[in-house]
Amino acid sequence: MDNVSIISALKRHFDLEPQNSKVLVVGLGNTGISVAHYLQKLGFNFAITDSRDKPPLINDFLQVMPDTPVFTGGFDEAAFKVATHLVVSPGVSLTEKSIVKAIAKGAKLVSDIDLFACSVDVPVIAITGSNGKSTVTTMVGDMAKACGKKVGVGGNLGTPALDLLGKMDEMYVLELSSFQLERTSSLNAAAATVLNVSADHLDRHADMAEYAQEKQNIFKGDGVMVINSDDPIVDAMRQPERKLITFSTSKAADFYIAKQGEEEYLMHHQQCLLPITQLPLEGRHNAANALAALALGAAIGLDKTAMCQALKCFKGLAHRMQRVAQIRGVTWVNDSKATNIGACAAALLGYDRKVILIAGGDAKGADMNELTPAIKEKAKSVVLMGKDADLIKQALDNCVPVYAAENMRQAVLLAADLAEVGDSVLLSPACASLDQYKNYQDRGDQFAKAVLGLLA
Ligand code: UMA
Ligand code: ADP
Repeated sequence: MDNVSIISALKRHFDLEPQNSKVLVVGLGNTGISVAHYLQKLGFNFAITDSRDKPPLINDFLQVMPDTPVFTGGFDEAAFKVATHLVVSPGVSLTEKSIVKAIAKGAKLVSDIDLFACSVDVPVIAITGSNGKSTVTTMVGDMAKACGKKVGVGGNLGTPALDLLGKMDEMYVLELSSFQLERTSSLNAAAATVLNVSADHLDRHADMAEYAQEKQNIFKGDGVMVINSDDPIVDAMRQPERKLITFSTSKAADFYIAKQGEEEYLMHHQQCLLPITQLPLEGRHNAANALAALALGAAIGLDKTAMCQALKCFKGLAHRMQRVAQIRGVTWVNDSKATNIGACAAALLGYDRKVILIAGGDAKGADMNELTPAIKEKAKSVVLMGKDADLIKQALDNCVPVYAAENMRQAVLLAADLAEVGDSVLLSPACASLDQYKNYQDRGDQFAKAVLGLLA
């Protein structure tokens, strides 16, 4: 879209204008920097604030944009006072005092996703859910490429949405988190889905109802709603007047799984699309992800044969059910991205025999009792570490043997002692990593390193 049309959309939706508005960008991380570049290109008057003394990206940023007013080491009250608009990064809570006060005094809240939505006139596919967002976003991106489309893929996945602009893409696929959705009001995706809703981020959202409500924001507008009819919370989000496409792994839907002879197939109505044995990723949850991706692609008219070809070639993402090694008859699997109960339960329930589970970390306010049934059914023993190890131990109430480890190396050594030939050891922590690691990638890398150390 040209700048004149973008500025006119910003004015219409948010009363945001280069000459009259004063924009305060809150958070100098990847989002904040993408917003700064965007605002600069359009000639806006803006400043940035960050509550950390020295946000890690500040030096790089000031080299590129030395004239931008930047306030760090606390949220600058004066900057909030004069701001007409706040663009708040997803990692910053909207309950921050300075933000609440500024909004009460009339400042308008705009997200980077809002700015993006005002800047594109090609189809956007939007994906949220407690688990599977990155997998499905990548699958849909691969499908679009297999159909010959020029596609931009990003959002919570990594590349901030605004950094995707300007490449003449014919469509976009965005992964959106509940934090991004809670502050977005103008997205009207051509097709959108909430893959599933299970407890996550309850340290930031008041309760499950509020968390689900934020996710539901993805359906604003009049695009196609892609509904997981196996998930009661998602199924309740249906809007009967809208175009709906449903998917299910357990019953009839637009996209579903059915047995034809001896084989199970991904199906679209009466048409067999692909035997599920040809999906390279293990687990029923990944079959659900494939159905969701097909439904989203179909919603914007992508070719089904090309989409299935992309699914057959999909390699999966690192740190999600990734096989690290098989050592002395024991298989070691890295599912470090399982940062909540739903992901860990899906990983466990995908096994047809019991595994040794390594779990623990920061539970983010979740009720660990909800993990007990899956552990009881599928874990022969559990090695726990991290800040909330005791919470999990209490929830398990001795239903399986539990061992404590102080760090990843110790956890792996303990699991190696417990494992017998034919066993799998699964790192699927059900918790965030930040209490002990830089991020989930670091946790997964340390796991892989400790496992490969067993070869020495
Ligand atoms: N900050 C403050 N005060 C605060 C909190 C943060 O000033 O109270 C500052 C930090 O000092 C830092 C900046 O805000 O300088 C960071 O902003 P941010 O946390 O919003 O992070 P970004 O770098 O902008 O990355 C965000 C997403 N991060 C979060 O939602 C926490 C990234 O998702 C996303 O890839 C990126 O935007 C581009 O869209 C990451 C994530 O962990 C992967 N997401 C969560 C998840 O997947 O579970 C939701
Ligand atoms: P997200 O981006 O939502 O965090 P990912 O695709 O990165 O999702 O996967 C995160 C974790 O959730 C991994 O442990 C993965 O194995 C698990 N997972 C993926 N898809 C699903 C699903 N549909 N239901 C439950 N768990 C899932």
